[in-house]
Amino acid sequence: MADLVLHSRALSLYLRIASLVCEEKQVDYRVEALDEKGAGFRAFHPFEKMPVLQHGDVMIYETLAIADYVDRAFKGPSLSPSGPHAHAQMLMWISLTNAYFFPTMMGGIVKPLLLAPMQGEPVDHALVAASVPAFNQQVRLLEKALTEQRYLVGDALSLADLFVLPNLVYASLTDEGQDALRTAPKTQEWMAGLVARPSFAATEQRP
Ligand SMILES: N[C@@H](CCC(=O)N[C@@H](CS)C(=O)NCC(=O)O)C(=O)O
Repeated sequence: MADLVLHSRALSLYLRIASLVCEEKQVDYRVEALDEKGAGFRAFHPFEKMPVLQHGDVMIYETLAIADYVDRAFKGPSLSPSGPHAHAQMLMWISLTNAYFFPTMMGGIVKPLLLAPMQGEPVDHALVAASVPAFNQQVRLLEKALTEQRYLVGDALSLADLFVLPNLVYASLTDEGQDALRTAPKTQEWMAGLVARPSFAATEQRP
């Protein structure tokens, strides 16, 4: 049995990111369901977020820290460029994901349009309308970067791509996502390349 465990609800965007990192790193891992009602949940993460990584005695929360740990602790292809400029660019994309892309793409587009109806809740059209300009701006930013290079940081896959990808893939399942991507051919090409990798199929989440 794998000694690397990701504790999380099965349907979680950040779990998908951490799982993509493990897959790309070719690390054996397993996902263990969180007992969200249990007292243990609070002990894992002070703000009750998931995933939380457990590796022997090591417990790590926050997906950037988890991703960095997996990348450094195990052999396998490096997912972080070593040069200071490229490394900073990778962190910039991850920071943009956490601060802007996730709140807009998941919070403002995917959650109201796809997740709320699945839970029998009405679509918050005002929230979607308010999120579309920021979403379009984010796609334009990605398109600009991907017009200049194959991946978000140069010519090699990095953690930056793995943080952004699931946000955009889920957003692309909406009409708003399709509209934004229509004018972003390089971003579509980048997405298609990443979605075709075995890591993407191996981490598929089904509602
Ligand atoms: N800053 C956290 C964010 C993780 C996060 O927001 N996870 C979501 C699932 S995708 C979560 O725990 N949601 C539960 C909640 O907010 O109650 C990280 O980087 O790991």
